[in-house]
Amino acid sequence: MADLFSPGKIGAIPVSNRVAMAPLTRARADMEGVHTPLAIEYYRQRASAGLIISEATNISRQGRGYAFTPGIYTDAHVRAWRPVTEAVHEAGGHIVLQLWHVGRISHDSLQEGGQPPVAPSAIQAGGLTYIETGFERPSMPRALRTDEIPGIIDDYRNAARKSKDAGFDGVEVHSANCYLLEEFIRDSTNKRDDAYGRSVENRTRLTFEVARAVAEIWGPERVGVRLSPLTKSAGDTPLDSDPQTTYGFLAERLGTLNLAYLHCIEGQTRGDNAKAEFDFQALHRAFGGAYIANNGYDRELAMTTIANGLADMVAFGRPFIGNPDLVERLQRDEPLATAPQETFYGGGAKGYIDFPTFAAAPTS
Ligand code: 8OZ
Repeated sequence: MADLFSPGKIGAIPVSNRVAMAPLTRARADMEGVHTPLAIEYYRQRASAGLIISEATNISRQGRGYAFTPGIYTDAHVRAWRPVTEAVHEAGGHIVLQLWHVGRISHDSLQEGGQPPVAPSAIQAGGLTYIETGFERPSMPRALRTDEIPGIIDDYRNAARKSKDAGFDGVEVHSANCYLLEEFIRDSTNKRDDAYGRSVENRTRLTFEVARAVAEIWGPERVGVRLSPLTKSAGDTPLDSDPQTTYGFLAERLGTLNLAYLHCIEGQTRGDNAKAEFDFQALHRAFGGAYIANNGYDRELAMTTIANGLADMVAFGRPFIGNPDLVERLQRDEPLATAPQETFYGGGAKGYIDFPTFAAAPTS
């Protein structure tokens, strides 16, 4: 029987335990999306995770929606990521890169020539994004033309190739949290009339085509996809009118690609583990491959979830910020540190690489 601390394999990637580090935006790259050496130390410290999923990383200039988030579309990005993957590998870990296009959660000032962000339909998001000078409401987007969609898929291909050059073990397609791919999935943000709108098949087409394109570059067994049927976090985005059917269809469709894993946020990001209104195991079954569960798991729930075969890995997000040795702490049932929220996003070393392991922490 599987145990949270037993080794295994997720797709083609060997994992030393079933604790994944969830993607965590930390906004510490420069304005061109190039990481500083701080990122090397940050990821190295967390390499005992069975699998690190990198922070969301922009696949193109157009795909960028928050200042200081990293990119994977230029050679400078590759040069900055390479020592990160090398450090994780040297420490015995594995790391996949999360491929991100923000869609409408962006601001004119972050786009080439001050252009509007792109989205399935011209519907402005609520909420706030972060530009160089502070928080702003996302700008009014323009609807992508059908003939622009192959170019978006090409941007994913380019980013997938660059992530390979940077030495990652694979990629995760970010089709969650109300960014571009999920904006296509939901009927609340997709009012299109073409082959990417109206029906469930059409609305899930872009995620499917992106996963397929990226799998051609990496091999399907090194590609995962993240979904979040219940999150409204970015842009105050309304849910789909029938999430169980829509995401169930998508999970089954992704299952035909024999991907490494499906990763689901089971509830609201940054919220509790409120999954009663949705059957995530139905998605797991429809997908038919490895499943990573996420959101609000604690030690006990993670252990029983793995032991009962309900997931192959459990991804922890915020606990990894203040506990670089989260796996060891969970294994030994040691107390967890709580990282202060003020240093989640932006800044330098403080609140990023200065959290001690339990063994090294000063005792009071
Ligand atoms: C927090 C702040 C900015 C972006 C996500 C990439 O929610 C994010 C994100 C999280 O997926």
